Amino acid sequence: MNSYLDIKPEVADALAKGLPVVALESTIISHGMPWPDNATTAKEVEQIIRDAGAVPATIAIINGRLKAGLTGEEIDTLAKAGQSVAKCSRRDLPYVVARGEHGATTVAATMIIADMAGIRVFATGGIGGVHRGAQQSFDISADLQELAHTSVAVICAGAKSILDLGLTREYLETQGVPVLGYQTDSLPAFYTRTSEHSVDYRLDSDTDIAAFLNAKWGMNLNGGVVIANPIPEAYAMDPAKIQQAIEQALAESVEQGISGKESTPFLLARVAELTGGDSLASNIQLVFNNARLAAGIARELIA
Ligand code: PSU
Ligand code: MN
Repeated sequence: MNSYLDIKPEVADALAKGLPVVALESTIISHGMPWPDNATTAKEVEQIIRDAGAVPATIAIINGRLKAGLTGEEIDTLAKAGQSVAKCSRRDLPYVVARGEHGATTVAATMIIADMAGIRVFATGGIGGVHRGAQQSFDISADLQELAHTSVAVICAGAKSILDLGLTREYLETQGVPVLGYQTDSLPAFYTRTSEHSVDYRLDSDTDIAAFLNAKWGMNLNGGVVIANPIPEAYAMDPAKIQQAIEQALAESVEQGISGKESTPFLLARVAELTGGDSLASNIQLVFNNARLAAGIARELIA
């Protein structure tokens, strides 16, 4: 057992008994949604996973300890503190741990801690990727490198088109990361069910996805898998409206010289502001939808 890691008793018990567990990230709590929606969403998503027969493990750093599984109070702490909590990707973990601070984990850092705990399935909203203009800025999320190396399946609603989805696909292909579409041939673009890009393989059931994961990891082909689950039809947004908000947010980020780890949170917050409450409601619903699928996959994986 890693001496920096605390596994919540409920989660440790499930893992010891071989019961299904689903990891959840915390950057979405501190940096991805406003208070108090972030706290209620984080707790509701845990309940959805429980109702679907799996144990949730929300991942974060609390007072310098890596946590696989948070208490309600810990979720509230991260939710209230918001942007003042450090956004932690792989490179940030040692700093926050050494200083005994709180940290909100990105997809990359959540995968690292899930893997340490022995959790193979992780549900979130959207992954990081290759940013638009990366040919100049070199802005490529560390999430993609983590997916290349760390054996955790990430269930998401695709990626927002604040990213260059085509280059993100190319990068994942080079790194050997499979992109699966759950009941879709098209790569979902977070707020919308489709994009002009395709997935590598369409699989239509959690059983088929679990068989894919068992084959990959059974052959010791280490690394992650992206499982793209389209936003439910009822919550999908008008592509033109979203596209316009994204273009504006991107233009403002260039004007204001936003770069590095600030880039994604800035773009997410601006897109949310520009689209009003609609995008927040969609964001919440797609996370719920991903949690349900993840619980199903986690159950099949151990079946
Ligand atoms: N995309 C979203 N919502 C999010 C994120 C990305 O639609 O909340 C967060 C995730 O935690 C992801 C991180 O891992 O942003 C990526 O940040 P960066 O691009 O700085 O690697
Ligand atoms: Mn970046």
